[in-house]
Amino acid sequence: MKDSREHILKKLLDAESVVYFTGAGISAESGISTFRGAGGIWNKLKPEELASFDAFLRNPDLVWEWYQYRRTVLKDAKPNAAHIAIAESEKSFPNVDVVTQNVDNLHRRAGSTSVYELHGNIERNFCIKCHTYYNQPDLPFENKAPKCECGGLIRPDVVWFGEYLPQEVFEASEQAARNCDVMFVIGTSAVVYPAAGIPSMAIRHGAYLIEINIEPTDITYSVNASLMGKAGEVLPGLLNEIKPPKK
Ligand code: BV8
Ligand code: ZN
Repeated sequence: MKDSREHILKKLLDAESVVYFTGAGISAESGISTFRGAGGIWNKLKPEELASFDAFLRNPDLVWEWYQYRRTVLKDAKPNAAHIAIAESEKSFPNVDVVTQNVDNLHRRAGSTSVYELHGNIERNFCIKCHTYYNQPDLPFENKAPKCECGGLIRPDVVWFGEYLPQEVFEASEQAARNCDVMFVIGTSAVVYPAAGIPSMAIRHGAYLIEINIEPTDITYSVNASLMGKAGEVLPGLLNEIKPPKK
C-alpha cells in the first residue's frame, strides 16, 4: 500500500530540499521518444549498436546520423507541463535540484536553474583527438560525422555505454540525493547504472520518494508513493496544490 495524497502533500509542504530525478519519460509529452517500453527506440535498435564508443568508431556516420535525427526532433520540441512545473516549483521550495539522465536540455529550457546532466547534453559535441568543443548550432546539421581541423572525428558530448559519467556532476548529484527531504523519480525505467543508484542513495539517507510513471518500474516497490499517470498531468496537478499563494 502506498501513501495517501494527503500524506504526500504534507511531506511536500514540510520539504526544504527537493530533488527531481528524471528520465526519458518526462520528455515523452514533448514528442521525444523514450528508449524502452512501448514505442521505445531500443525496441528497434540495440543500444550497443548506437550508444557506445566502439559503435561510433565502427560506423561514425550511422551514430552521428542517429544523433542528428534526435537533434532535428528536439529543434521543434518544447518543454512540457512537467518540465515547467519543476522550474516553477523553485518558488515553492527553498532548495530544488534536477538530476536528469536526459540529454535533451529541456529542463534548462523550461527555466530550471540547478540541473545536473548525468549523461551529457546532445547540443554539445567535441573532437575525440584534441577535445575542441563544437556546439550546436555552430555545426551544420549534416549527416556525416564531421571532422575537426586537427583531423579528429567530432562526437556528441553524451555518456555512452561503458563510459564514465562526468565525475563532478555525479558527485554533486549524490550529494543532492543525500541531503534532500523529498525526491521525485519521474519517467525512468531505473535500469541504467550508476544513475539508477541515485534514488536508492536518497532512500538510504531518509528521503521521501515519490515515483511518477505510466507503469511500475524496478524502483516502484521501494518508493513511499507511486503515482501512475503521465508526468505532464500528474506532476503539475500535485505541485499546484502546494504552490505559494499569489501575492
Ligand atoms: C558505466 C546515451 C562505468 C546518451 C545512454 C558493461 C560494460 C560497462 C558498463 C556496463 C556493462 N554492463 C552494464 C553496464 C552498466 C551500464 C548499464 O547500466 N547497462 C544497463 C542497460 C544494464 N551503464 C553504463 O555503461 C554507464 N557507464 O557504467 O561506466 C564503467 C566504465 C567502463 C567499464 C565498466 C564500467 C553509462 C550509462 C549511460 C548510457 N547512455 N544513452 C543518449 O544517447 O541519450 S543510456 C539511455 O538510458 C539514456 O541515456 C537514458 O537516459 C538512460 C535511462 O533510460 P530512461 O531515461 O530510464 O528511459 P527509458 O526509455 O528506459 O524509460 C522511460 C520511462 O518513462 C519508462 O519507465 C516509461 O514507463 C516512462 N514513461 C513513458 N512516458 C511517460 C513515462 N512516465 C511518465 N510520463 C510519461 N508520459
Ligand atoms: Zn581536433
